[in-house]
Amino acid sequence: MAPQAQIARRFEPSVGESSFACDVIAGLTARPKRLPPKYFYDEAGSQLFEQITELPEYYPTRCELAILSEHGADMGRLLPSDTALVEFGSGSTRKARILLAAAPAITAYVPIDISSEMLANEAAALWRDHPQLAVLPVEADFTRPFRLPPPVAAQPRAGFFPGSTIGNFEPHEASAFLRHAARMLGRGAILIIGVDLIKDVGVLNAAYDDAAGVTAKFNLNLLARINRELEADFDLDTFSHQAFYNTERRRIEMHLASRKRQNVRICGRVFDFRAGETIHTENSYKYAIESFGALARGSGWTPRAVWTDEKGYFSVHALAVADH
Ligand code: SAH
Ligand code: AVI
Repeated sequence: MAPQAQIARRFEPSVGESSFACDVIAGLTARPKRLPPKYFYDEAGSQLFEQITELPEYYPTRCELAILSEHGADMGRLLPSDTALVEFGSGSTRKARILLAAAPAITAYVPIDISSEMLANEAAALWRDHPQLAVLPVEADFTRPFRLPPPVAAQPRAGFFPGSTIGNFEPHEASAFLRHAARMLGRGAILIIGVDLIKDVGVLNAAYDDAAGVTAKFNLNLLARINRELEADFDLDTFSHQAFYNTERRRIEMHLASRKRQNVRICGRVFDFRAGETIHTENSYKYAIESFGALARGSGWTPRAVWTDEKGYFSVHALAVADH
C-alpha cells in the first residue's frame, strides 16, 4: 500500500451528529433564529456549492481563479523551499491546484475540511495527479482547535484560505481565526487569502439569489440535512430562500423564511415558527482592501501584497506573520 493510501486518516474526531444536534437546538431556540453555515456542507450541500461556483451570477470563483492564474507564480515566490501548504476549507481543491502548479516550493499539501466525502475524494485525486506531493488531509472544523499532521511539523508552513470563506465569519471571529492561524502556521509563515470586495448592490444580490435557484436549493438543503440526520419534519415547500445585501453591515445575509405559522419537530422537540419568521443561515461579509488590511494588522499579520481581478470585484492578499 502506498504511504499516501493512509491519507484519509483522521487526526481529530469528526464533527459528530451530537454537536450538530446541539447547535441546531441552540440556534433555533435563539431569537432571532439562526443556524451555523458550516452545516451547509454535507455531501449534497458540497455538490450544490460546486454548482453555485459555475453560475453566471456567482462572480467570486471566476474572479479568484483568474487572479490565481495570473499571479500564482508571484505568490509562489513568497514561499520558502519545501513549504507545506495548509488549506482551510479546501472543497474541490481547484484553486490549490493552480497554486501548486505555479509554486514549486510546495512539497506537502494539507487540505482541511469539514465535508468528509469531498475531502477524501479530492485528496485521493490530487495525490494521483501529483504523486511527488505529500497529501495529508485533515477532517476538522477549523473554527475549533485541531492539530496539523505530524509530518509537516518540521517544514515551513503557508496558509491558503480562498473563496472569501473568511467573510462567513463575524469580523471578531475573523480576527480570532487569523490569530489562531498565525499561531498554527508559525514564525515567518505566509497566508494567501481570498477576500470578496464591496461592490454594486445589484451584482451582490444576484450572486446570492440566482435565476436558476441553485443558491435557494443550497440554503434549503440545510433543512433537508436536519430532516435526514436529526429526525426532523421540516416541510421544505413551506420555507423560502431570502438573500440581500445589508449595506450598513457590509454583508450579504441569507435567511430561510417560514411561509406560514407552523410547528416543526426536531430530535423529539417542537419549534414554532410565525408566518414570515426567518432562520438566519449565513452572512457573507464584504471588505474594502484597506479595511481587510487593518483587520489583518490587528490580528497578528502584516500585509505583503494584494492582487485583484480586472473589474476589482475580488482580492487575494498575501499576509506574513507579524514579528513581535
Ligand atoms: N475553498 C473552496 C471552497 C469554498 S466553500 C473554494 O474557494 O471554492 C467553503 C468550504 O469550507 C467548503 O468546502 C466547506 O466544507 C468548508 N468549511 C466551511 N466551514 C468549515 C469549518 N468550520 N471547518 C472546516 N471546513 C469548513
Ligand atoms: C463559502 N462561502 C464563501 C460562500 C459565500 O459566498 O459566502 C458560500 C455561499 N453562500 C451562498 N453562496 C455561496
